[in-house]
Amino acid sequence: PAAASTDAASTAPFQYQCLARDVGTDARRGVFTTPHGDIQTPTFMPVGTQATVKGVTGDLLRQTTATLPDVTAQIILGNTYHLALRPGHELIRQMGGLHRFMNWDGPILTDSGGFQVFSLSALTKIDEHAAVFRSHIDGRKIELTPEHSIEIQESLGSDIAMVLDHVIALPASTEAVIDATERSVRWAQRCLNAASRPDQARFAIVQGGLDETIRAQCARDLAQHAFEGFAIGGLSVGEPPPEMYRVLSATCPHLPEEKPRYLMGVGRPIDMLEGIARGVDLFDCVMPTRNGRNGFAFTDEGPLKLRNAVHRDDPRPLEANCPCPACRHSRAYLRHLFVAGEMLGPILLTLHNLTYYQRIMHQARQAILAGTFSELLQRHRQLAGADKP
Ligand code: PRF
Ligand code: ZN
Repeated sequence: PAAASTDAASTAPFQYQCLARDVGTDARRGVFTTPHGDIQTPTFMPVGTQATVKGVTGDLLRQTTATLPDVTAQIILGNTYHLALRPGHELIRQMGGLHRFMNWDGPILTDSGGFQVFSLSALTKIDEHAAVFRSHIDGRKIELTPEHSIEIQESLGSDIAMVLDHVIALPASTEAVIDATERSVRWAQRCLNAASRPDQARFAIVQGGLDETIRAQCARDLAQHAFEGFAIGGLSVGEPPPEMYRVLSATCPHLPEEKPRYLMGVGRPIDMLEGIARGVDLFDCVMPTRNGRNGFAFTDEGPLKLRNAVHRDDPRPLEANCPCPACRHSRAYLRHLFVAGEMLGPILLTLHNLTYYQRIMHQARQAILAGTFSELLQRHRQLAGADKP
């Protein structure tokens, strides 16, 4: 009979292990262990706001990484705010939790509601106790406290819960940025105190606007506490990309090396690669799915707008070597689907774009291992500069 293991690292449900570091940049190749599988980082998390990655079943989602030899588990993102409003976290808990409800057995990260309150609802009031807002669905007045956000995320049973943060619009006065950032740190602590599930990780969120000093201080304050990971929030909210890169460079060095880092709501392929170069491990963004639904396809030759007449009689697939279901068809056929308003068009382009994003992340992981990450970054800088999406 085996004695209980005394090696805490090997039994902890959540663990980040760095496998390799890049030479010329701060990029890192790692593995993050969760109860629903190991995540190979850097990685991209498709957005499944309403308990579905729009138009895509779990099986199809798995297909977007099926040809990538290093992927063990794919992680997706869900939203506290949306799911608490509809269908309600109590119902999801009753149905066995979010994994069972949506039939996804891979890891799930849930956002806390902080950003969605800021971006979607008519915010009526934010004070030390709570954010009070009106539902974007029925106008109902709702109070969201850090404790309530954790309670909802524990009902959902996600693998990773995000702390409730105070996101403000930029530009803002230094005073307003400090106030929201310090509140975000206090709320993060309250989230940690309220948490009770050992099978759920808590990620803190660094705020601080575009101010490097406030960002560094926030990162150091949060790093004092027992979070399993650290996110960088409040970016990609309209600032020029070089500003975001500057803030990332000022923030990441103050985060613990032995924990994963997540850049929230980012972004374009070039933004993810610039983030990786500065030490970020996780990304999420609606861009591949939303742009796909709107008829935009990502390719290594730049973006394609499928409704465009130039594709009318083009027999080529979106990309010659892409294994996705869309690339078994011609551009002419895909254009036809969009022009005719057929639902298969958005579904196929969503699958292609997710496959493209997952391939970029695979290339980044391989390049870090091979010591060629700087060259990959350079290629994408040229691509992004030549053809701005
Ligand atoms: N906070 C939270 N979720 C987010 C953000 C944030 O700042 C962002 C910013 N890009 C996206 N999603 N809680
Ligand atoms: Zn494809």
